[in-house]
Amino acid sequence: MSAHTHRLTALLAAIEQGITPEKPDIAWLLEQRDPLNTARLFAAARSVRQRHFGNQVFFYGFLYFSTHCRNNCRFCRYRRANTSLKRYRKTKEQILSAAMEMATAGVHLIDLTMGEDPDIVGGTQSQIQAWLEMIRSVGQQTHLPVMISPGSVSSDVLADLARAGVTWYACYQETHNEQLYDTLRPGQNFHRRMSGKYRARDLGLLVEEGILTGVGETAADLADSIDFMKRFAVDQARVMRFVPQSGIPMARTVSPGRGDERVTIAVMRLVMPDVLIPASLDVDGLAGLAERLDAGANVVTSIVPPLAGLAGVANPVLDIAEAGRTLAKVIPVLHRCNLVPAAAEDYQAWVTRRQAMHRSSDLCRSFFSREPAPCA
Ligand code: SAM
Ligand code: MD0
Ligand code: SF4
Repeated sequence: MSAHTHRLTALLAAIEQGITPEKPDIAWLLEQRDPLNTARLFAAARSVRQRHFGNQVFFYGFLYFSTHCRNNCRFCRYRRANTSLKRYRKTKEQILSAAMEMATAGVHLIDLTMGEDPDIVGGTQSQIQAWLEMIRSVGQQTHLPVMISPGSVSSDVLADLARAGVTWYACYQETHNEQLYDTLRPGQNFHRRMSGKYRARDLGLLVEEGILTGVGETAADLADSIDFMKRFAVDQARVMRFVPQSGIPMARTVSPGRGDERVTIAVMRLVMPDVLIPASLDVDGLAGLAERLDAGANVVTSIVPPLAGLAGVANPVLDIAEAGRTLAKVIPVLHRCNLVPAAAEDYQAWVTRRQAMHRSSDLCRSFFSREPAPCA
């Protein structure tokens, strides 16, 4: 057996016994490209997923309701400086109708995503109130949990969102290398973006964290991100491969092969066995779904109604008008991967257990922090 194979065997055996790999080992796992080794990683990730989630998969309806943005992220076509773009801001009625369409089709959650729209998060009190009202109505009318992806918002706005009944706060750091972050998200304070996640956790919201690959990161950077996700106990952990866009500074940045995203998904699953990990339709569309599920993902995200005039992010139009991002197209792929759609109650039960887990670890923390220090 080569030293390489031996190391992989030892690491997978340790993971099987519940031992979390150290950062250098995580980085090493992330660098695996030999098809024999990656096949073993994917198989191990599927077996860990099976243990924690059985063969059930969750579905997220994606509703990108405002593409206006005050920021200038270098990787994003919706950046403020991109004037070649036709932007939209959907009305409450349009949003409710698209959300109902996806709820009726059987999604488990509605993800309300927006640019940092100056007329909403940067807006007047009454604009913010109308936005909160819209969010509350989406939850009430669909009877589904709501995720909000609003970018970096103030502590008060996060509290308003929790009061509006939101279940999830999604906010992707992209990288936890502060220097790289500053080049990707210029003018957006690294620590402010991070602190929103702690605040959301304190408010009882579940938190999704995310990383981008192919943006100049090293394997050690990715390992740092995965290590943060593990220590913070994120509830959902995402990776997306950077997709070059016209009209942005990174238009000519070459994205690595799709293997990278699969390996990162598998390593995230091995390090964080019990969290939700998306297979996003936004990067490679329906054609890229099976390989992400085979790497250990257990949520299909970026399900979009075909005729509502809604866009994707990494790929604004891919598969949308063709109805490729619908459950009718997704479910047969699941079956081919020996997976099945979860029931709505199973998703709700997972959310409730996860919220209870955070509440009890908060309780433990506050109990122990009142204890006198052992040597005082
Ligand atoms: N505006 C909010 C924000 O930035 O947090 C919400 C939108 S957020 C869901 C958009 C995410 O899509 C980014 O955080 C990034 O991870 C991903 N994304 C944006 N442009 C991308 C691209 N060209 N390729 C791949 N992923 C991209
Ligand atoms: C997705 N296009 O799930 C969406 C988006 C935002 N919370 C998610 C990046 O892939
Ligand atoms: Fe705006 Fe979000 Fe795109 Fe950045 S990633 S430019 S904050 S929409």
